[in-house]
Amino acid sequence: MTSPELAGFRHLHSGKVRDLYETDDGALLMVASDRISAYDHVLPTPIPDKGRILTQLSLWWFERLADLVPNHVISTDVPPEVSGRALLCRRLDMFPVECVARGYLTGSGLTDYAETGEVCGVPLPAGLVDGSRLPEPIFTPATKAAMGEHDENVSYDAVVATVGEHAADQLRRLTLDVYARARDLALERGIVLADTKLEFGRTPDGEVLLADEVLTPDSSRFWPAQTWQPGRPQPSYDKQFLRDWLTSPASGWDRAGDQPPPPLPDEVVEQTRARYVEAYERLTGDRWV
Ligand code: Q0Z
Repeated sequence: MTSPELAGFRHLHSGKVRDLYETDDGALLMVASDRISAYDHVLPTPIPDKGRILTQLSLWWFERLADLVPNHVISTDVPPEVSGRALLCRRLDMFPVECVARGYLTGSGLTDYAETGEVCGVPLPAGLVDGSRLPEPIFTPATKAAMGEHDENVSYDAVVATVGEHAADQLRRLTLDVYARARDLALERGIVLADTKLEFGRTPDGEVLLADEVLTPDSSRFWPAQTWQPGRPQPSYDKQFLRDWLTSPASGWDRAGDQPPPPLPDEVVEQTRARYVEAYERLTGDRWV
């Protein structure tokens, strides 16, 4: 992939769906694209407005969490070609820990629980199934993997070994506080926030700030509350149409082979876009543009 040019900014790196730049004065520009991923692939068809919707949702959460934890956002004054889907941020010394809070059991948490009865060293009661609500939310940190690899769940003690006791305690408390606030708000609006992944960094003054993007469908699992039913995989709020089509014979995609995923039909694009709009409107209570 050629480096995405943006006049006045130096490209630093790109994730599957986002691009990161730096400015001459040492700030960062985080740009969310309309790209979408599924089954560990980036699809060849973008979802119109996805980048703006996720950026505006993240910004909305940052405002609603600012009394719990300060954040890295400097401003939304960005070049017109990335208007609405980019944030100028303070460049932080990032903690090398994915700070995950889980209120419900699924994904790698479910896998680890099935094998050990624990997730990240946290013992859980017997009898939990896919989608079960946990007795209380748990901190399940992971180490950041290189692109193409999956994050590895680690124990709280491993976080202590990496960042020290004081910072580990801060990260755990902040993560669980943010999760509890967001879970309550989302549930009032018909969305189960199953889990969320947060990233934190430190300023030169030693202040811990909430960074990256927060509480978007790309960094969290959102489930429709109406159909939540433990004991089976829950439909994804945003990507279920996409996954259903990709795994249907209609897509012609052999996921196990190493074919690239096919272009998406217009109706899958439109249904998927509508889910991002719906999540934004439900959570914020505002109409999307
Ligand atoms: C975020 C990422 C993206 C690819 C580094 N405030 C910060 N200070 C230092 N580093 C970061 C941040 Cl947010 C930072 N990422 C994740 C974002 C594209 C990867 F837009 N990496």
